[in-house]
Amino acid sequence: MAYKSGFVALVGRPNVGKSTLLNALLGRKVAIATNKPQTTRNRIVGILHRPEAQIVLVDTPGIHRAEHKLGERMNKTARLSAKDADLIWHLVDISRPPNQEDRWVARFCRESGIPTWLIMNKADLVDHVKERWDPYRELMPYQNQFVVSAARETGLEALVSQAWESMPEGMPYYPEDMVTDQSEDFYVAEVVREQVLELTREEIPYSIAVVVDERIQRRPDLTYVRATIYVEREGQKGILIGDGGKMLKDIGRRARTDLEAYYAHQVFLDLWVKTRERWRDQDAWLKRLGYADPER
Ligand SMILES: Nc1nc2c(ncn2[C@@H]2O[C@H](COP(=O)(O)OP(=O)(O)OP(=O)(O)O)[C@@H](O)[C@H]2O)c(=O)[nH]1
Ligand SMILES: [Mg+2]
Repeated sequence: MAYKSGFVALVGRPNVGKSTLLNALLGRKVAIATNKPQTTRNRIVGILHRPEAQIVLVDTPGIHRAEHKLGERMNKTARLSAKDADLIWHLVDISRPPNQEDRWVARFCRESGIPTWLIMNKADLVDHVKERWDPYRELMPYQNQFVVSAARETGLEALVSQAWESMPEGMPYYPEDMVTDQSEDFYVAEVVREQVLELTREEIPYSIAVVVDERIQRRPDLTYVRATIYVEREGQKGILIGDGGKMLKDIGRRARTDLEAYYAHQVFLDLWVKTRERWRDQDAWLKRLGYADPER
């Protein structure tokens, strides 16, 4: 039988569960997922392997009304990732009615000309999915539709088995032991950012970026990480550090626990906070913090 391989782009408005679905399908945490919209800012690849086939899953930032250059880049990253795909999964949150962002995504999917499946996620939150799905099914002529819960991991088998079937013939894109293409530093920074998102409110989750400055394995059982959390204003710095440094300590403790599970050994996490005024609107800073223009 000929080898099959293809790209599946997970697109949708923010917070519908794209990253949660990616992790559930891989059986491993590759992308951070939080209850705050606009969690994912980059294209994140996760690879499913079979002896005779490969599916490259591409998690993308939620498409939204951008208010900063960062948001514009995130939207562009999502659209460019989808344009390269063999199949698009349009993820929606079935516990809520479609909104303007869902309609934008559907329109983009239709105009792309790429086969698109409607993935109705968060089915665990509702009793009667069928009573809610018409407004979604009417958004565009989807080739297929699935009802899933990424969090409870239901409905995933049918989704994946049909995805395997629909992949085109082709060569493997990635080596068979590769689960993701992201760098270790990127993942470590994301784990820190995840905890900032979990523990802060209002503007803070959207105004921060995390960069790993140094990462060394000091002993076989100890990794040292020094990372900087960038904020946009001095006032945010105070909030992030907290009274007597409590907030920063909490962020550090939680991120460290997660990283120790990832490395299966001790982690020393050294966190710093710096202010970079309006970094979300400055090309040079966006690039330095990992959000370069995806077209360049
Ligand atoms: N109840 C329920 N919650 C879910 C499900 N899938 C995801 N969630 C939750 O929804 C929130 C958003 O999940 P993410 O995976 O970060 O969503 P996303 O679409 O990647 O969001 P962005 O990266 O911001 O675009 C998190 O709190 C998840 O735990 C689901 O099937 N059921
Ligand atoms: Mg995400």
